[in-house]
Amino acid sequence: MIDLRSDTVTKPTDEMRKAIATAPVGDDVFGEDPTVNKLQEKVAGLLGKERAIYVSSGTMGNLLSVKALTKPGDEVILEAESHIIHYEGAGTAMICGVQLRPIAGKRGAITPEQILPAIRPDDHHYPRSALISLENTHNRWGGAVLPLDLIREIRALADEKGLKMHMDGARLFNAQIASGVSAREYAKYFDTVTICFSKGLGAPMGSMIASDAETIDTVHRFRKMVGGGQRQVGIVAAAALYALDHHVSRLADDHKRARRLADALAKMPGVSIHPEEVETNIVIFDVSASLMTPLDIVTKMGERSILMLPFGETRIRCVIHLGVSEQDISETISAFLEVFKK
Ligand code: TLP
Repeated sequence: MIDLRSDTVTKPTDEMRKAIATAPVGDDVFGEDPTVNKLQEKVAGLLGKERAIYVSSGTMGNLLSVKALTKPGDEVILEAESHIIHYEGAGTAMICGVQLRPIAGKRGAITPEQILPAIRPDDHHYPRSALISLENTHNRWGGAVLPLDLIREIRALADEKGLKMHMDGARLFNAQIASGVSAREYAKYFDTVTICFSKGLGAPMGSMIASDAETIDTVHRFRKMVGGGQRQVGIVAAAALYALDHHVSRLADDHKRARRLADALAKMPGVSIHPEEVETNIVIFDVSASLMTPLDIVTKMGERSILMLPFGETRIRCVIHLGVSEQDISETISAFLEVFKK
């Protein structure tokens, strides 16, 4: 079985399981888990922030970051295809009580020129514009990397207007590897940054929020409220530590394989994709000209033991990760050729 549905499907390697089995643990609600503490310090250092806190998922990371940086009735400006809008169950509306202000972007990016008119004047008719949230890499824009210059310009605007900034960095290390810009450099321009261990880094679960000490204290309270205080969670933190030490530089292999798949798809009848836009590990392509639906194609690929997800009415998403070898890419390309030729 070749599973390209997501990079969340990775299973811990034998070495990662050894790290899990031998990790010293304690009660993290008491702040006594040495492995969690080590991970929190390591991530704070890596991202150049005062502190970092473990949370169980990327969704919880985004939710608690937004909660800590806003008040009920505030408005959050973000790109229209953001994960927060599409896949987090309206948690920011329900739990943070904020309104989202989507802006249609290009390749995951929104510009200061688009953001400026979306910032509300100080008038009692309007919600208070409080936060700009950016996603790097951008999932629904095919793993696109946000340009650092643009982030800098948005930060300057946010400072001028008194807004905070959050980065959904579920795949921030993919951005680092693809662009050569360090995660720390990206993080510099944000008040809160979420990273995930359960995507390309290959750990079974876990995310982290990095920020200043005061914001992390606020997050800590909210984490408890949503039931996110966990006990001997060092067994999970051990996997994350292992992933940070061993699975970051190898993301380059995933990116190379994703591009190889995209290059091959671009030559197939009925497929539309710009391979040069595949910067990281996510390959999204349009199949409307094939006269088959994404579901037809996904089903036919499934019959060949290759799994992927339909992505809306006309597109399919394949995600490359550490469980996908060069040979798997070759097999996937051969299977696609059969399906598209038929
Ligand atoms: N993305 C998942 C699904 O939820 C769609 C995937 O398969 O890609 N931010 C970004 C950018 C993400 O892609 C995801 C997960 C999350 C946040 C949420 O992470 P989890 O699943 O840990 O809550």
